[in-house]
Amino acid sequence: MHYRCRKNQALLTAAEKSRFVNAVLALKANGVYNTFVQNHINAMTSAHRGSAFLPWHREFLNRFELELRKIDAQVTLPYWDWTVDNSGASSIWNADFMGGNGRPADGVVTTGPFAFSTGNWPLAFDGPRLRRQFGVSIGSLPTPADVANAMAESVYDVAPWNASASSGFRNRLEGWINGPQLHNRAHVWVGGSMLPMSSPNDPVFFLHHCFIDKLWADWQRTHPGVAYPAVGPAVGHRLNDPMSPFSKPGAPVRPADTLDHHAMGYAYDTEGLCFHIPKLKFIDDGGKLKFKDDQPKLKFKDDKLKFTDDPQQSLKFRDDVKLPALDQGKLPAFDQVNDPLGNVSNPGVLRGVSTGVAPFVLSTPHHSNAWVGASQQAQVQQLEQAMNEIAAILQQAQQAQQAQGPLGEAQQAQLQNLDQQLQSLDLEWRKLQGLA
Ligand SMILES: [Cu+2]
Repeated sequence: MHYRCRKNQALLTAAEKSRFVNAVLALKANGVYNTFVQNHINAMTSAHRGSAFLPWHREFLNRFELELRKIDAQVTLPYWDWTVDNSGASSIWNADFMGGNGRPADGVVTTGPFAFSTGNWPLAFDGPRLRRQFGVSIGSLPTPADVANAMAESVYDVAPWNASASSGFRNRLEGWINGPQLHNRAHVWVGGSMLPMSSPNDPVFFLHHCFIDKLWADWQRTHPGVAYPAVGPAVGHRLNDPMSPFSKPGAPVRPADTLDHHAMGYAYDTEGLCFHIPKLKFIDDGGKLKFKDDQPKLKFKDDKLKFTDDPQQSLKFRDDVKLPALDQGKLPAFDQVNDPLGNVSNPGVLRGVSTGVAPFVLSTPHHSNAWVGASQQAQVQQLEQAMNEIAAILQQAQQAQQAQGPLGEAQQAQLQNLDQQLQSLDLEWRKLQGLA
């Protein structure tokens, strides 16, 4: 399975930024962009202040991404992690990407590809000039702690399933609880054209909502089996309600159809699924192995590279640098190398091509991104395993208490100790995931 890989905008290359911008400008020029703005304006009640907030925008973004890829098949939606890139000085606002803040007097954006003065970006609604007023209506963007609070919600949504729901992941993330928070707060912080229902007028809308969608995907992964409400929410927001304007007779699009983003064809760069399998070829010219990739940009020329051939003909390549994840036989699960089509592949084995026999593991500093990701992934997995083990013991103890009455003092102390261990592992796990 190949996924379209959605990346953090801060990690995009200059070329990737310019391809994205050009595709957006092309959709503006051919009229498609404005239909997205119009559809969002029409979706006040069907897409906001309710359970379908996340499904509706997931579908909306997916359709936008597919339109971008009709222009340029390498383009995917980037996301803006405003907990990190949280000021007007962040590179997202540079003139080669989203352009900057509006001018003080009236908020009109005068820099970058979406400035009115370029002639390429007249707004059809609430325009004609794109406007931004960073930090004027609210002083700061959401923080990592705000995200962690949303991630800690254990159910998707609660009654009355609207902007006044006092808990639940959806309303916490949409940002009505003690609002404006999270989703709402980022709209308000950017200000200007990001405030009204025509907010997709500002292309940063899509990067913002892409991060909202990523947070939903993260939450879904950490809350497996938590249900989306089938009854309770208003019509249009329930699990099997058709969503307007996407649903067509015979081709319904319901929240149920958006719950698995992988099935929709994309993955986020932190999921370990954005993975490039180099097609390596190696040539033996009289005992001196040389490596080259099918794609000429990948080159393996490293003095420190050592290799051994074991009797089973499974070649192994080891670098001098010690790599724990590799030493445990784990393969890299995260690689920033892009293939030319912007596609990504499942994690898999790096394969040696020319012998056709043996998969081999190769480690060079050229792949340092992959190894960092792999060792981090391995740590996360180890932590999760340890946490699961402790949780199982605690659960057994609880069952024992229910069956046999209170435990002895020594056992209580042991359990308390385990509970503390669990909490510190959890903290470490959150840190690794960037949640703490
Ligand atoms: Cu919206």
